Amino acid sequence: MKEIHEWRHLFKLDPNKENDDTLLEAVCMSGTDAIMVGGTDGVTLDLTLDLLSRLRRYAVPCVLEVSNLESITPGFDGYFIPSVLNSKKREWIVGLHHEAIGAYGDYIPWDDLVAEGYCILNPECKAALRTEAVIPKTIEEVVSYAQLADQLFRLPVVYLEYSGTYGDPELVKRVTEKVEHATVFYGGGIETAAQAREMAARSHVIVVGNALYTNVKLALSTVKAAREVAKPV
Ligand code: 1GP
Repeated sequence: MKEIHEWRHLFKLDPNKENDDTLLEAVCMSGTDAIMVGGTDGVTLDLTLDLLSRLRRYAVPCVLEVSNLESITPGFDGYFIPSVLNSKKREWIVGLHHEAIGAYGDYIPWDDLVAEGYCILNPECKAALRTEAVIPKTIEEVVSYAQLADQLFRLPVVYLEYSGTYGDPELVKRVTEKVEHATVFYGGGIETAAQAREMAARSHVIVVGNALYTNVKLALSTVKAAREVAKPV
């Protein structure tokens, strides 16, 4: 697997959605840097294992974005652990993490873990509702979350999450300009090559999820598009 800071594009597959073999083949052969498995609702161990075993027919790296403790399983190339920095609830920032370490501490493969500092920016998305996210009102507030993640906590990933809606390119640009160490992920509403180019020019990694389930052909075009534009420093 490439280092995260070398990535440009990810597809996110939801185990709780219809992932037929044609879709999986297309996604796995698309040239994306990795497949991220994750979702907000209905992610179970059975669904996660089923998807993992079918993805493993292909050489593409697969990582799990952990959304609950029940569906964690060995076999992924990495484990992404979100901390929702703008959640009102302690459990989504450090609480569940603390609990998991208490329960599984000795068995955790620490070197395979990647912490993500999430800032949720779409008030309507499921993750925002679930975590009771307090949506920043200004770009400056988002930049402060990003610096908190990047400079203070030294988290390897800053994740700007607009899940389900296309975000503000200016905001993404301003955040990436201010981040010095972390890799900036942008996710939300990317459906076309033009949108992929716009966000890939303003973030380090773009994440494409929902479009796979609505227009797979257009979604696949985002892989090449992300590599057509210069990566911000
Ligand atoms: C969701 O950031 C990802 O967690 C991608 O968002 O599903 O809107 O593409 P979309």
